[in-house]
Amino acid sequence: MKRILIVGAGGQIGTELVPHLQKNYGEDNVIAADLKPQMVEKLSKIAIAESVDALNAEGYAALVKKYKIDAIYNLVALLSATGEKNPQLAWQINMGALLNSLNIAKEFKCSLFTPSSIGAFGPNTPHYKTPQDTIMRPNTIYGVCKVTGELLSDYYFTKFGVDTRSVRFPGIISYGALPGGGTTDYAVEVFYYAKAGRDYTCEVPQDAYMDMIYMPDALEATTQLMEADPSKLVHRNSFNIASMSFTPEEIFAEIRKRCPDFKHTYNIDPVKAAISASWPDCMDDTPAREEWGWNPKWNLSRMVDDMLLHVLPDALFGAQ
Ligand code: AKB
Repeated sequence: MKRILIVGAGGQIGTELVPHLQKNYGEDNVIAADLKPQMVEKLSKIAIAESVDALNAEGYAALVKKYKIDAIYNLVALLSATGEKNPQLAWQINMGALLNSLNIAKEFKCSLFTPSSIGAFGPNTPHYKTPQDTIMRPNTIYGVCKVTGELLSDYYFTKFGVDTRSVRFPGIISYGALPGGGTTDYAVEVFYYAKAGRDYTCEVPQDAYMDMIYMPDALEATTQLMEADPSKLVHRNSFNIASMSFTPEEIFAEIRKRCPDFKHTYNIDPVKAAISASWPDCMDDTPAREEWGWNPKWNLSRMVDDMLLHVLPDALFGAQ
């Protein structure tokens, strides 16, 4: 059975990817690592947890060696809105963690998954049915890191034979852990407010269309791609994946169908407005469907039902 290391495991994706991978590969074969002590403490309740600074190549490599790791999932990243506040730090963290992951994967012959994002696209990209292979001129540091990461990951595959694979994640909606610092975070936060009976103030313009995905589909995409037959992969870094696309007004209307008293207002953040306007309205994911069988299960309506059922407002507001 494969042995897996997840770095940056304490974040929104890692929190749910850890149990998902444990289900597929066995509890003892998944090592969850994070930099922050409180995250390591939290992860230690569900998995073998380790403390690691992904920017420290020696410590990172030692962990891979210790556990005889076969596959690395590198989830270390500052997201789009936070990245704009400190571009240099975003570059250092996002690229530093990726470069170390690539070199360690090369040295220890591991496969490597590093998420890309809709953030890899920019204002000149076709916004409707954004093709897999198209103009990629992002104007955020997050996007610059993602495009560079895609190119570097493909380079390590062609030059050194490292088995790198990746998807361009839409905004991920989930109730397991709050996202932090993204432009699409509104589509998660709003559920905490709606369920708590509070009004929600949205920082993204009401007509900003963006691709979104529900966590179960995001997890399935990750494992499906990592298990895909390499001979079928024409692309590697990274695949467009799509399942739903909506504006703030559309998701708020869906929530109001279930919570008639829910109210929202807008207080637009100009940085988030510019970022959301530069990203696709909806991507074309034909290559993912053809090359490894991507087939999402969740749409807007079912996702809203499930989020409202599971979200725990206390996680955001504390016990009232
Ligand atoms: C963000 O908003 O920065 C992320 C993303 C779409 O990559 N959620």
